Amino acid sequence: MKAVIKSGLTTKTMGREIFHYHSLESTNNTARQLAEDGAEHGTLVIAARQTAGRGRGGRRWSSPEGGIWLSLILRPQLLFVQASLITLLTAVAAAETTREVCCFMPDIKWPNDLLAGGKKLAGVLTEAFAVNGGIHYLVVGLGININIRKNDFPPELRQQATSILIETGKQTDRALWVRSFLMAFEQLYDEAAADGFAAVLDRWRRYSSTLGKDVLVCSSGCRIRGKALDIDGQGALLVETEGSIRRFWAGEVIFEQER
Ligand code: BT5
Repeated sequence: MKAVIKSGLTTKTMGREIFHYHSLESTNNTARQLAEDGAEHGTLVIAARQTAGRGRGGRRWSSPEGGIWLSLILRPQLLFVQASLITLLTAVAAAETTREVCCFMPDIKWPNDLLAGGKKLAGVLTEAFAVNGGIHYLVVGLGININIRKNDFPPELRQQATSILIETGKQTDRALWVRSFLMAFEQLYDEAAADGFAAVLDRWRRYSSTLGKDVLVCSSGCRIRGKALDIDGQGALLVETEGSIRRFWAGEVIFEQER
């Protein structure tokens, strides 16, 4: 897998160093250890399966063989509060890679999901480790269900999760997907580092299934109903509710018509 990802990889930093494992607890955990030991910006950690894959807030992430479970170590010049922009950038890179490699375009749901037909196809888990209000390093984890059949998911996920194989009926070359993702990610990242995130946010808006919808947002213990209007320059979600506009940094969005 490692050699196949590397062949034809033209990135300058992303995936120049690759750690590939058959099985890990969580690629984010291993990436964190490697980053603490000084691993370079762009280092990729990838595993064929995870035994304790993690979602946000301690949730579990099911990671059977057939998916892509990866983490990138980043050492960006960003403020801690800007880490969520990397989540949006990762979602855009993953959506565009899927369009190119699998001829299938998912929707992006704020803040960290890729969806197909309303079911979850992929998720992003960005973890920032800070020094003095700035970012020491970031670990951005991405899990995408590629060649996974319905029965490979645990029973409780079968109605809410989907995969590229389920959606298209076709097997995808995972090494090709990863290589394309690294190139797409680096291009977006370099553009954002040079010119800011405005272009990334515009692309995110184009693919979003969240904006314009009536939503219920659950965040820090409160539940707010309203209309999702936009994202701001920091990637926060703007929701109009009872005549005022609320700003959410993190949270769970439920589309009202699906409740
Ligand atoms: C996420 O969390 O969506 C972030 C998932 C990030 C996973 C990657 S894999 C590589 C790296 N290493 C890790 O340990 N993690 C990252 P959240 O928004 O909290 O969604 C979690 C919820 O998604 C769970 O509570 C389930 O309902 C659902 N879920 C779990 N596994 C799934 C899967 N394989 N496909 C679709 N939905 C899933």
